[in-house]
Amino acid sequence: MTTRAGFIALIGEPNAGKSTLLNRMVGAKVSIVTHKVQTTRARIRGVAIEGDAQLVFVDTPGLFQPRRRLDRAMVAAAWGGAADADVVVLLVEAHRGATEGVKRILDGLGEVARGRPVALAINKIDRVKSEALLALTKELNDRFPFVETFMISAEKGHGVDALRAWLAQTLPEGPWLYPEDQIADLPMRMIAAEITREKLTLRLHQELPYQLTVETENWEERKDGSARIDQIVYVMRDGHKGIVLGKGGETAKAVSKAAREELEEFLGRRVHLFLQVKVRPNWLDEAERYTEMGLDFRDGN
Ligand SMILES: Nc1nc2c(ncn2[C@@H]2O[C@H](COP(=O)(O)OP(=O)(O)OP(=O)(O)O)[C@@H](O)[C@H]2O)c(=O)[nH]1
Ligand SMILES: [Mg+2]
Repeated sequence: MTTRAGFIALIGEPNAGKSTLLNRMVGAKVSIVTHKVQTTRARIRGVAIEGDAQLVFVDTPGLFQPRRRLDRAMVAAAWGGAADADVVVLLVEAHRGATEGVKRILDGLGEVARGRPVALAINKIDRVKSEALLALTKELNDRFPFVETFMISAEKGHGVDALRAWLAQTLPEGPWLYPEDQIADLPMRMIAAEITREKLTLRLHQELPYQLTVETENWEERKDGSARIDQIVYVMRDGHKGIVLGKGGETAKAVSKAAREELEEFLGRRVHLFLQVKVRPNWLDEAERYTEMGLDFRDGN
């Protein structure tokens, strides 16, 4: 029997639906999702199986014009994901079309994708009339030689089976890369930190989600089968600490409860989650913070 296996990079502008698609392909929530841009900060792998093929999806941070060191490291991680992949899938939002951001990505893609098949996935088709899709498909294919175009809704699941089937037959022949039952290769402590960051991002406004990071400091297995998890939320200013805590600690409490519930579901056992908020004015310039996020500090230079 010939098996196939390989890496499929999901790239696109922030908010295009990359993480939503990865989770759908894997059939579990491996990568966090919010309605805000720049949610994903590092490459996150999720594994799916289709017939004899093992599909390793690589979710990447959105591609945008970076300003900060963190932004630059994120964008570098995204392009690196594309450069290392066997197949690249570019996600474009149906209702936003060929934005300036998408055009910039297409300019960069030629070099990165050299020799690799690149497919176009027009996502969020549930948000537009189907007539609009034809013109957009043509416009994007005129700009870049995509080998295939798919119309999908990562959220509702439309068109996803066709994309998966195509990917399975396009990946190179070779042995599987992960054990059959593995769905992600992110350490559990990192997944736990990401879940908390998702809850913070959903509750905090404006720039604050972009100015904090979450790390799992300690993970203790208890005799009764539960886990005690201690996490630190690093913020940049005293005022931010106050906002994260909220009046009487209400915001932090709500975040911690939501994160704990999701973790318990993910792990299938009880969790005791403790959040501590620390002010660290320069965390964006600390190499260790990047390592914890799964990013390369030097990429931010
Ligand atoms: N209507 C609709 N919304 C979608 C679809 N796919 C994703 N979304 C929504 O789009 C938003 C962004 O989704 P994400 O999966 O976080 O997008 P992303 O590309 O990973 O974003 P970054 O990590 O910021 O780069 C979320 O609110 C999703 O629920 C879709 O097919 N239809
Ligand atoms: Mg994402």
